[in-house]
Amino acid sequence: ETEVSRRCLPASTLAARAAYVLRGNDTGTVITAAPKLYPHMWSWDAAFIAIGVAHLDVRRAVSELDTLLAAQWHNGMLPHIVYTEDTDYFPGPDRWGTHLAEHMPEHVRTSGICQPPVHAISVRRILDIGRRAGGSDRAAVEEFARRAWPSLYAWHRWLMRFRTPDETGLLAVVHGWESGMDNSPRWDEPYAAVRPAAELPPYARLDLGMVRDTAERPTDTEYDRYLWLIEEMRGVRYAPDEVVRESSFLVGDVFLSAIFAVSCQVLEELGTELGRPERELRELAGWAAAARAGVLASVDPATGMARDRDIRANAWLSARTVAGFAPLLCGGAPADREQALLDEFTGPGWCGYPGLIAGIPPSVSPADPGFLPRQYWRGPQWPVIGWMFGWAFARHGYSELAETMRAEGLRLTAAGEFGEYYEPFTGAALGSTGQSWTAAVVLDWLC
Ligand code: 9YW
Repeated sequence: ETEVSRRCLPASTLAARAAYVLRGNDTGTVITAAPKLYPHMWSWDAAFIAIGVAHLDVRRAVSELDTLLAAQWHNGMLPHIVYTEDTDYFPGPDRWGTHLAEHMPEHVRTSGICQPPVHAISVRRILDIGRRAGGSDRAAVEEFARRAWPSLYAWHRWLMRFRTPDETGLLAVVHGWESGMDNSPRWDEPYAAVRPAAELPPYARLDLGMVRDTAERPTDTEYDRYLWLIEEMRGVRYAPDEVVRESSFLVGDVFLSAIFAVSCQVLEELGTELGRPERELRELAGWAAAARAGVLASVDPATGMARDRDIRANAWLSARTVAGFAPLLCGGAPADREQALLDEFTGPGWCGYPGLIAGIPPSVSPADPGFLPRQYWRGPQWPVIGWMFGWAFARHGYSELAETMRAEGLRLTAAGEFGEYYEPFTGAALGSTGQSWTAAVVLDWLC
């Protein structure tokens, strides 16, 4: 397995394969997150997928994001899954029961929660790619940016209005799935307090039949808790204020908050370019500042890492995960603290840990006792996370580090299976192969 997976394809072959994966996962209307394991559209996946696809076909990238935006709830929320007709996935729309929700749009079926707001970053990147392409692509992408802006603004306003429940400035998640890092140790403590108060309706996990090794997926106990939270939200018909009031899981998420802060800035810059009303631009700047302040205030003075906040338990969480580097995504830390965090990021606890195949950050530090090299968000490297940090480094002027993320990301993915995540010491592709967002970030690195 290791032997084969460490083949290193020439760049042109790798790019051709990435394109082939994205085309293969395209149902015609949606590019699914993965061929079998994830046969639907996921919100933050779609944002990354569109960036990769833009290098192949700008209009296809635009229509992918249009599909996502068409599923936006009337109150502004962008749902975490937009379902296709495929029924081989659990939980599907019936389990969510989102047809009960007041703000659910007609003619689409979605889940009832959200995912990190990376979409403004995606629109910005696609606009730049489309402009470079010129001609009618340029016109199409500029028209799209004008069309998408108000939807993205409404999405950010929803997050600000409903997901800043306390005075920390952090944006809160009501389910680990909303963070995008489903079973990260970040959520172990808050999940331990989630106790099904009634019998869960019976269910069968379809994900376990889709991977070679079920140990690479979350456990059944974890899944019971995930599903109990759905029961709670369904019980209040996804009314966003009630969800936040009632959910037994409510956590200020530093990684999502940092993404929100920098996305608000990106959206503000784009809005300035598009001549949007001054009031909306000022709001975005204010939201960015508040979320960034929340991230910086969460920093543990002892480690320099940002911490999530368990709002229900009124306590900081100190799991040692890649999310602790959130201040590097949103910027704004004092120079000495930022340098210390960069040193930690590149140092022997993280990207420079001895023996790593590639120097992008593992989801949990290999130096941590809880590190599990093959278990989902508990250790493996996720190429898309490397892309996020590379993008942020480029934005904040750390061009050498940005280039390192690109080179190391390509080293990790060079065998061309486009794994969902990777074993950090062997480079074995884990979870699904042919994962769309992996193919997409590889294309973006190569183009
Ligand atoms: C699941 C699609 C999604 C990602 C998440 C990742 C995983 C789905 O896959 O969640 O079944 O657990 O954790 O970030 O959007 O790629």
